[in-house]
Amino acid sequence: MKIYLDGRFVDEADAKVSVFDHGLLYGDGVFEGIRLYGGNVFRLDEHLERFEYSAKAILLDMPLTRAQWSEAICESCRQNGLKDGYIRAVVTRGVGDLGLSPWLCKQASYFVIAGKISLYPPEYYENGLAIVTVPTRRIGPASLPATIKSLNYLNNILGKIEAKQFGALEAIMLNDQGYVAEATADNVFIVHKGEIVTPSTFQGALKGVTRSTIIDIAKDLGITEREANLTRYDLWCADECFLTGSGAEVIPVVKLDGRTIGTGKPGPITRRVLAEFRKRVLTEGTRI
Ligand code: PXG
Repeated sequence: MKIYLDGRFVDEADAKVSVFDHGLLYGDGVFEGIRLYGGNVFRLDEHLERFEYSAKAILLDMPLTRAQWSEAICESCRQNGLKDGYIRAVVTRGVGDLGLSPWLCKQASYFVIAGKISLYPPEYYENGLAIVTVPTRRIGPASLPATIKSLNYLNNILGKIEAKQFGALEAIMLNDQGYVAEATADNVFIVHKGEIVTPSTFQGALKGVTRSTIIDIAKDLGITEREANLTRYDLWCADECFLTGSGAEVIPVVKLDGRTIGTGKPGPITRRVLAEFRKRVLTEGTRI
């Protein structure tokens, strides 16, 4: 595999960053996770916009322009002969000393990995996931806005570990007020009385690219869509529930906390939205 690292393509074995890199020492950096479908980088511009905002929010100067990122990402796919895959773009604060001070890091480090992704097995899309609410809360916006896609994923990882300890593959995370924020690496939606509802980003959700695609799909299909404060009650009593993310796409949830959601099978609106999503991933975005 060829990795684009600090401005040039290197072999996977040579793609190394320093132990003094603040991305490693402190999680000081930002990233994007992007999908490639049939030679189409799905909603690349939207990912790059979020990437730029994440960097801006942590006062990290982007080492590349939007056009340069776009080219680096497409070229990474071409170099690795990919038509379908998963792309990780990362910028770290770079090499510094053993103190937090980001201003002592002279130069940001950046790289693109274009590879494969391990997906949920197809039966979960057919039968749905059984998930749990975990005790770990989503970090509040006054501490670290969830809209920043930073290299600090420990909060989500604690949630993921707890999910596994409770025998689930994913988890619902609440915010400090007890409202539903999102899953550990996905946004959450419910369907109730024909409406699609999702928490606002200010409840602690990432502004997911898949999430915004679902909102567009709902509009185009004439399904009412709105943002609302959701509690666990709203999920337990929903007709349908699904998670969205670049990795998971649109995955039905049929159980939460041991309670059956709706009929216990992926619902008709979830199926419609998933089918429409799978069409759009081939056309919306940038051809490599
Ligand atoms: N919330 C969080 C916390 C995420 O990390 C999403 C929502 C969905 O956003 P997008 O833009 O992808 O629709 C994410 C992103 C993985 C993996 O390996 C997934 C994400 C991030 C990092 C790794 O599955 N999801």
